[in-house]
Amino acid sequence: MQFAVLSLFPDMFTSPFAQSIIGKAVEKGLLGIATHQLRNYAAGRHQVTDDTPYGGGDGMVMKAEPVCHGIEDMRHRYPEAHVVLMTPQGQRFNQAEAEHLAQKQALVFVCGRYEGFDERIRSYVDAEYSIGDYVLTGGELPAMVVMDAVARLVPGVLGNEDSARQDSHSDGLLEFPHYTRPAEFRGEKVPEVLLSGNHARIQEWRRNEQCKRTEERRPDLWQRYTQQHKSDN
Ligand code: 9D3
Repeated sequence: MQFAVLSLFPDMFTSPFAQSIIGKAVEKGLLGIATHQLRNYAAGRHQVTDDTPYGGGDGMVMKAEPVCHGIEDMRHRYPEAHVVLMTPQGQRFNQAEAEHLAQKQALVFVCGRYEGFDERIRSYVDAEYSIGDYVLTGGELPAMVVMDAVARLVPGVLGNEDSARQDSHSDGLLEFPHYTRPAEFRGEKVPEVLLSGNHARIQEWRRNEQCKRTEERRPDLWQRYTQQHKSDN
């Protein structure tokens, strides 16, 4: 999987991907990460990438020309690339979208600053994503979130142990509670069933905890889960 990024702050991507599982995957040649300075696609000595909005109002708008020129260079460098724009107006990113993006050969992330992009660049991208309803200062952190979620789905990136494990959102329920040693911590005991060695009982307990938790904490997920399983009884 090849990741490419268009950003005014390409250095933001260095440290999060240098260490950790992603860094190891880059070393193994499973992932490539290339950052590109958006300013390099701006014309003139001052390489201006933003301007005041037509119609007035606060803040600045990312100019169409440098963003578009950058995207065209990315398409030239990565002909198979799926180009995604990170924007608060985008489709909400989730695990299903991560699985969809993980099928692509190359992903280009276009990250903005300021109030937003000139509307006319939208037709040059293949998708638009938001990571949630909160206001950040730019698209860089959202791009890193998407890259991380996609990278761990690329075969070989996670160890066998991790990849074999079912992702919590793949069955639409939250995870069951986890415990490790000691068996008693500040007076709180590990549930007896987990020490019983009875695998069937443990599985039943875990599934039940998953349901309890999901109903309590995520009524939205619980609603969907019960809808999907109502024919099972
Ligand atoms: C008040 C108008 N703002 C829209 C909500 C303007 C605005 C604020 C912050 C426009 C862009 C940004 C910077 N954010 C992103 O570029 C961004 C983002 C986010 O802020 N939250 C969640 N997902 C994303 S993806 C890109």
